[in-house]
Amino acid sequence: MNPFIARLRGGGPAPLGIFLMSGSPIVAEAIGCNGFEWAIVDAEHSPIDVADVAHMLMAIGSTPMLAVVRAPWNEPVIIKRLLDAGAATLLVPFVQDAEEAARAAAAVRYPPQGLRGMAGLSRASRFGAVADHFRRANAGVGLIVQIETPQALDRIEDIAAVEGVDAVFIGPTDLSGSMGLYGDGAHPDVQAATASAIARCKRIGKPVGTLAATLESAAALARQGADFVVLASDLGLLLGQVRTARAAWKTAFGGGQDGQASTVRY
Ligand code: 3PY
Ligand code: MG
Repeated sequence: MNPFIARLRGGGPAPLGIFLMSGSPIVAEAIGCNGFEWAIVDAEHSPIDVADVAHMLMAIGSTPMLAVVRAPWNEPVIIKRLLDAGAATLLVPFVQDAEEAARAAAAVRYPPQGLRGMAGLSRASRFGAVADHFRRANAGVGLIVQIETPQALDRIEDIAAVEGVDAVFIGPTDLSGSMGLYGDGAHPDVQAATASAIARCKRIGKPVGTLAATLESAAALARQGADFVVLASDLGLLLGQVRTARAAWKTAFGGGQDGQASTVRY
């Protein structure tokens, strides 16, 4: 079974997760060596391309951290290339209904379950060294679909029940946008929608995750039953320290450029 999905199904505390947006294999490796348990390599909202994904997976693979790769879109050609580059667990954004979920499930699996194309020398097969790769790959792949609109929330049970969907991830930022609350993932309406989505996934026994803006909200989401929570992003943590250093410098010496006051984390 896919190690990340196995971890979610094993119960226990929500594993500590991070978005990797900087595209740096060194940063990914360093974070993996320092206690984060899983990471999303974000090929949707960062300049990370397929070759970057391969390099980041090489770096992460040398650490205990588990990698989830977010595809830029629910598109079989892109998904095939990410899988060939070695992604084992795919996060597919903006899945709106059961039909789109089924399309994602088909994209990540070889025939007869799916339509993933076959090549002998992919990184996924250790460049052909895994002799029975084609026979074993489907069982090792994990698929997490993102729910990011009220329309998708309405159909969450149907989406989650699709054969081959292993877990669901609520995207509060896009959800806030589609609710007319642009970027305000912490808005009480977005939080209520997220809480209800978590409860509904729990009822049907489907692992569910989301992202948190603070440690307190991560704890609240875990109490509601979220099986996996992203706490931060590499860029967000870096910029948090950049802002702290700038403020300290200004207090000490009165200088330093004034930057943006944003505290956005993702
Ligand atoms: C969202 O919040 O919209 C996401 O996709 C998670 O980053
Ligand atoms: Mg999103």
